[in-house]
Amino acid sequence: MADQPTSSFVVLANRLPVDRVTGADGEPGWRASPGGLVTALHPVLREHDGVWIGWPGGELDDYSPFKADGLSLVPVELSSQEVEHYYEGMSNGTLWPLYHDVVAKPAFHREWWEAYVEVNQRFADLAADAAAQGAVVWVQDYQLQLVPAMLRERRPDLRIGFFLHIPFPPTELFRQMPWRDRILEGLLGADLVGFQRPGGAANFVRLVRLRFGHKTHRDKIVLADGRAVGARAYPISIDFHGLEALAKTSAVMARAAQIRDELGDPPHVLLGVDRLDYTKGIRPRLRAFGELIADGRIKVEDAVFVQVASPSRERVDQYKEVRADIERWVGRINGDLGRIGYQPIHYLHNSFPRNEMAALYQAADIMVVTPFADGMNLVAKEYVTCRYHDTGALVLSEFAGAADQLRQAFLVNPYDINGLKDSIWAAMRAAPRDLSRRMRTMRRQVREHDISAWARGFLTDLDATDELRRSA
Ligand code: GDG
Repeated sequence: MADQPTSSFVVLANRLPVDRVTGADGEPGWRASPGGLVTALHPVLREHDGVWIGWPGGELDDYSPFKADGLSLVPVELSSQEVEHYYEGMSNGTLWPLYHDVVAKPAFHREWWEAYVEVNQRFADLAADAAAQGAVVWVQDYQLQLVPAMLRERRPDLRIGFFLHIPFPPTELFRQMPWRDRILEGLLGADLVGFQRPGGAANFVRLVRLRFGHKTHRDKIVLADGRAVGARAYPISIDFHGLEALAKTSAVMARAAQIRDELGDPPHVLLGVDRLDYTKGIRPRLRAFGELIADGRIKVEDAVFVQVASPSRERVDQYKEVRADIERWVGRINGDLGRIGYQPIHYLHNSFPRNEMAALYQAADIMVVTPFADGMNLVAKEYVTCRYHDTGALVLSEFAGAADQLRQAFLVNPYDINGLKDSIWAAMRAAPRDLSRRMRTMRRQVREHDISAWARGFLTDLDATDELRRSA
C-alpha cells in the first residue's frame, strides 16, 4: 500500500464508522455504529469515494485495509494499554471535560499524554502512506489534534483540514493543559481548522496570538513562514432528506402510533435522547419535569417523559458516576410521584436502530435537549427533521451549537431549573399555530443547511486555502 498510494480523499477519525458484530448465523460482520461523528460523515464519504482511517473499537486478527458497506476502511491497531491511556484517558478523561467547560474535572497524566502522542503519530503515518500526491486529508476531532502537524512534516504536498466536533474552550480553561502549546502547534499543521461555532474559532485564534505572537486576521492566522491557516465555524448538520424519508415510511408511522399507545396515550409525550454523558444535562431536565408534577402544574396522568440514554464510555469512572446519578433520580421521581399504571419517566439505557429513533421522534410532542455544553447536538436537528407535519416543540439549551441555527426553539439555560420548568411548561401550553410557525422555520433551516452543505462548505474553503498556501 505504501508503494503507490491512490486515495485522493482521506478521512481520519478515532473510530471506524462500523462496529464488529456476530450475525444470527454466527458469522462475524460489520454494522454501522451510532454516534454523532459517524452519523455525520457516512454520507460524505460515500459521495467522495474516499478511504477512512480509524480504530475498529476492538482487536482484529488482521489489520489490512478492508471494505464494508461500500466504504474503504483502514483499521488502526491500538494495544489495550493505548486504549486505556490515549482513548479513555487523554481523550475522554482529559480533553473531553476540559473542552466542555470543565463540567467534570479533567485529569492530567503524563503517561496518557505520551500514549496520545504515539497514537496520533500512528494515524499520521497511515495517512501519509494512504494519500496520493496532493490529496485532501480531513482529520476529525479532539482525539487527533496532533495529526495535522505530524502529517505536514511527512507530506507537505497534502491539503490538510481539521474539524473539531466539540466546543473549543476559552483561553482561561485551555491554559490548564500542561501540553497546551503542543496541541496548538498540532492544529496549526492544518490549512483549515473548522469549529462548530464562531466562538470556538475566536478562542483558537486568540490563543495562538497570545501564546505564539502569530499575526491574526479575523478568521486567519499567518505563521512566521508566511503560511496561512484558516479558522472558521462550519456548523455540522444531518442527512435531512434521508431521515425525513425514513420518518415518512408507513412502518415508522405505525411504530410511532404504537409507542404512544403503549405509553397510555397521554396528552403530552416528552422525549430525551442522548449518549449517557455528564455534558448532556439529563439530570436537570428530569428534575424540572419531576418538580412540575410535584408542584401540581402537570398531572401524572397527563404526561410521560421517555429518556433514551445510550450506553457510552462505560469504563471511564465519571461515566459510571453519571449513570448511577441519573438512575437514582429516575428511581426517586418514579417512586415519589408514580401511581399504579402511571410512571412519569420511562428510562431506557439502551441503543436502538435508526427506525426506532425516528418513530420516537415522531411520537414525541416535546423534545428536551439540555446539554451544559455541546459542540452541535444532532438530536435537536433530527427531531425537527422528523416533524414533517410542522407539529411538536423543541426545548433546547443555549449551550448547544444547534441553538445558533434553531432560534425558534424554546431556548433554555440548563443550570436554571426554574427557567427550564417554565420553558417546558410554555412548550406544553403553546398554541398549535405558534408551534407550527416555529417548526416550519427550523425545518427549513436544517433542510437548507444539511450534512452535504456542511461538507461542501468546508471542502470548498479547504481548496481555497490551498491556493493561498501556494501563492504565499
Ligand atoms: C459529537 C458532539 C456533535 C444516540 N443514541 C442512539 C443513536 N444516537 C445518535 C443520535 C445522534 C447521535 O447519536 C448523537 O449525536 P449528538 O450530536 O447528539 O452528540 P455526540 O455523540 O456527543 O456527538 C456533538 C456531534 O459530535 C457531531 O459533530 O453534534 O456536539 O458531542 O445522531 O441520533 N442512534 C441510534 N440508536 C441510539 O440508541 N441509532
